[in-house]
Amino acid sequence: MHVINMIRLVHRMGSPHTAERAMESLDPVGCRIIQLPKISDARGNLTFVDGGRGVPFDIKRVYYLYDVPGGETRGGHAHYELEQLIIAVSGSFDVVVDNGFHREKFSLNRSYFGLYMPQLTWREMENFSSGSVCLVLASRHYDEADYIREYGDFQKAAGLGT
Ligand code: T46
Repeated sequence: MHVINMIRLVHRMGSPHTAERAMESLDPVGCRIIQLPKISDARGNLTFVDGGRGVPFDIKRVYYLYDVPGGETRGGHAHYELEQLIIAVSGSFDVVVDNGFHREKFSLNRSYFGLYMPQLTWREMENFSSGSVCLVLASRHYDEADYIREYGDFQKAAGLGT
């Protein structure tokens, strides 16, 4: 590993971003929290996502994770091209993101915050609360060829490793 890469390999896992904190500074991994509109009235809250407005990609696919058993993890891979916005529409979970240089943890627990994840981001999702629902807006249709499932392959794709 190059010396410069070793210097930039920073693990800040002890101090997860809350959505509020993350908005104050650009995350070094390249992820960021996007605040979505929240319309509140006596009947409850409403949040919407308008394609082409506020989300930095065209939305091609929507999927959601739910009924995740306690202690279970999801992800554990990266994508060559896919960009995503991840929203805890119900409950909470943590997303660990890694660009090969830096590793950060985001705790998502608000229906009106989305975590934007650019291409070439390794992600691991954990600590799902009971009944939580993870909504994902994606920039591409499902394509197994876009997955990077081995961390070593991810490092090479990110310009690291040998
Ligand atoms: C990510 C996290 C948050 C499909 O057929 N279509 C789809 O759109 C998706 C997402 C998955 N699948 C199939 C492929 C596998 O046979 O569903 C199965 C489970 O998919 P995967 O192991 O990729 O699920 P997660 O939860 O580990 O990861 C998914 C996304 O793949 C990933 O990009 O960020 O959710």
